Amino acid sequence: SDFNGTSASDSFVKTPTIKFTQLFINGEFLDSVSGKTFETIDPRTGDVITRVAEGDKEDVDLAVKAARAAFDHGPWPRLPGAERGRIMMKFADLIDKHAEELAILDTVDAGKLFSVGKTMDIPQVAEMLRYYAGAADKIHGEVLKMSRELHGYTLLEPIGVVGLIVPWNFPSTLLFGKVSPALAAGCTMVIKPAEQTPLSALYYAHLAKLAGVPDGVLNVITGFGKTAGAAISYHMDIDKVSFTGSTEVGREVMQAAAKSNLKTVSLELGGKSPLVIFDDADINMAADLALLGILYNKGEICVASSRVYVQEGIYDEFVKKLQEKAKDWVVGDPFDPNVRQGPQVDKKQFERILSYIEHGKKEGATLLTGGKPVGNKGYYIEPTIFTDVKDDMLIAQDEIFGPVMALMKFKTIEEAIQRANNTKYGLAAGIITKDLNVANTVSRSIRAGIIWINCYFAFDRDCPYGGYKMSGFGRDFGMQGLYHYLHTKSVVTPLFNSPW
Ligand code: TXE
Repeated sequence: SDFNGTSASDSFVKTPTIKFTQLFINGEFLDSVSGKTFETIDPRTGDVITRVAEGDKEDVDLAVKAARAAFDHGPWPRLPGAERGRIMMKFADLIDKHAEELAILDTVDAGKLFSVGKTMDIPQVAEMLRYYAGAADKIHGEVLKMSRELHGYTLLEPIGVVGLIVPWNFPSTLLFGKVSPALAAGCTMVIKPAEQTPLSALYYAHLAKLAGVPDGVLNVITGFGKTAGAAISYHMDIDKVSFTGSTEVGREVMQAAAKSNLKTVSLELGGKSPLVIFDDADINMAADLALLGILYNKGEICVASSRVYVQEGIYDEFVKKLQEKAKDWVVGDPFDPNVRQGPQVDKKQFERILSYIEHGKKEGATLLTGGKPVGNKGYYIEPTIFTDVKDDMLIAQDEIFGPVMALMKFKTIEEAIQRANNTKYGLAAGIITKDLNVANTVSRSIRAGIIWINCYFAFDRDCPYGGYKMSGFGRDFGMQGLYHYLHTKSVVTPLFNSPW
């Protein structure tokens, strides 16, 4: 291999203690009605970690019943916001206390870097809960001006029972981008974690109960998309579904909502985000950002900068720099603190990524680095960079969701804008330049939900996050994320017995 990686080393392979493998319904861990279970796999080795209850329609029905009762008759939506906030704060403290165990679960289930999980993802989850806990007692409508002698005001009410369907790439952060505002709003919920990564969601359910979240408010159904996931999106008694995942499944979720009870839907879907690097960029910094943008979380991130456009004046030098840096990027066991890239989540994704790489070669793109699996065990792939990529090639159009960059050259700012927008997606974009006019022009011209200037992945819980075009609609995080879980009710009454 031309690549400086290490493969999964047995010395780092830990066997975690798995405490929770059953469904969580109405405050209790239960087997599925069918008694069925499914395997969850460690992507470092391909070995089975444990078996987990396989929920299906009957289990979703039970969870919705519990969530409905907790919403219609339970204390949660009726508590003063400050009290919900206090319970959420306690939940956050418990998550901080158990950060190590939670990070281990996401590492063995998803192949995520353990140190990043422990120091970033899990603490961010706790902070997200605190952020929305602080908002829970500040949710209010407004007094309306009204054009006649009427007194009008709005009430913001929790939307009801929500279904939260989440993917495997950020099992904790994406889950709490939905759970935290839903709790603050006073909603009750049925969570469906991805079948690849069911373990941490069950652990969070246990902590929620310890924190004092009332029974029935937070339910977890582990299982598959076509069964448990579809049962949620078709359910007649769920008021909203918030989904993060592929564009194909997003379309199915929306159809299911239309065919059932017209539940509200928000969708955070795939992306093919451009990073546009101008001639005046600091080449060293630009190369670092470009690599991070595609290799962070092994490219399994919906905002990955999978298309990199470099202006012609610095193109050759940039390519050289990128090639050098890619060689130092260590792939291996995600428990090893020196490793920067763990295994892809499962065999399906691993094979899908490798087939895109083969396709890229066949289409005539040039492999600058990588292109092959690392080691002979687990689902590791070399950081892969293609040059000579044409905009209409599949590797420049499809979301690969792996460590595969498509590198392209451009001449003018107009060309960069046009080509950056040449995608069905619109999730994120990056711009590297010192010229404020260029940065402002490009950021306003790219149709995407988040633009990073001279940085990438600058996430913040304050920052709304979501798509344009086929990357979906609705925003998670920030105060906009909270309003997704609230209905506006208008209340009107005549003033001074005036005719209305
Ligand atoms: O996603 P799915 P998959 C993209 C990425 C990846 C591709 C396929 O390109 O390669 O999707 O990944 C549940 N009704 N993203 O197949 O299937 C499923 O159980 C209701 C981008 O793993 O969309 C899981 O909980 N739910 C993305 C969740 O949907 C269904 C993150 C996501 O899985 C369902 C993940 C159905 N019919 C993949 N079918 C991002 N935006 O970050 C499946 N699910």
